[in-house]
Amino acid sequence: MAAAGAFSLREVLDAFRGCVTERREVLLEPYLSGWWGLIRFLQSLGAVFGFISKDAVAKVQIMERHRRGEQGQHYESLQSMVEFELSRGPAELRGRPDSGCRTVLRLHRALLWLQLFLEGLRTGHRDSRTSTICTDSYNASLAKHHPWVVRKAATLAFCALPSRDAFLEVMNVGPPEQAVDMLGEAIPYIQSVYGITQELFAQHSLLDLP
Ligand code: 1PW
Repeated sequence: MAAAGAFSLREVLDAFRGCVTERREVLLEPYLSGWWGLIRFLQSLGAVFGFISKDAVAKVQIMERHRRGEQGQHYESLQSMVEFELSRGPAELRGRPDSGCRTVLRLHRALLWLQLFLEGLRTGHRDSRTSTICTDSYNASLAKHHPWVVRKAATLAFCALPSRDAFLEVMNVGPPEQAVDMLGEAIPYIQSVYGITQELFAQHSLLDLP
């Protein structure tokens, strides 16, 4: 068990597990709490991850503002949010830089990165380089949505990542083998949240919101 106050990736994964309801709705409260955990994790990786966590914080805060706002009742799940924001018209939605849909889309794309990264960590060898796993997963997901300068800065930050075993240790779930088992159990929940969101956004042509 992790010491009180210490980061444990398990909390993050538990939050994502709690996101999907029986009706395959994605609840925003656990989704955002998963993100807060992830942000704490990114912050624990050191200052070089500062600009990455900063953007994630900004995005999660936009979503918290929606949830606390007058229309907060519509921000219970991704499905109710999409329905509500689309009801104001697609043009209005596309023109809003702080809409829930475009903000979640950014987090959603980043979630694919996380998923691929954790999968690479899980299946990697003891001496695999975490920075390589991280770069490969980033290039296969989020990188294609980023301008050159962000890609460059992100790839530089990855060089600062510790070795695989040290990284599994920072996750605070016990010895490396136990961390690997935990990942095997938890990754499918992230995949499920990702898959449902992807389907929802594709269905409403929201995957390219500016
Ligand atoms: C170690 C495993 C990493 C998984 C954590 C994922 C963190 C996601 C944050 C990535 C942020 C990179 C720098 C910010 C770039 C923004 O320009 C970009 N944001 C995202 C989340 O891709 C686009 O946001 P914008 O400018 O359209 O508001």
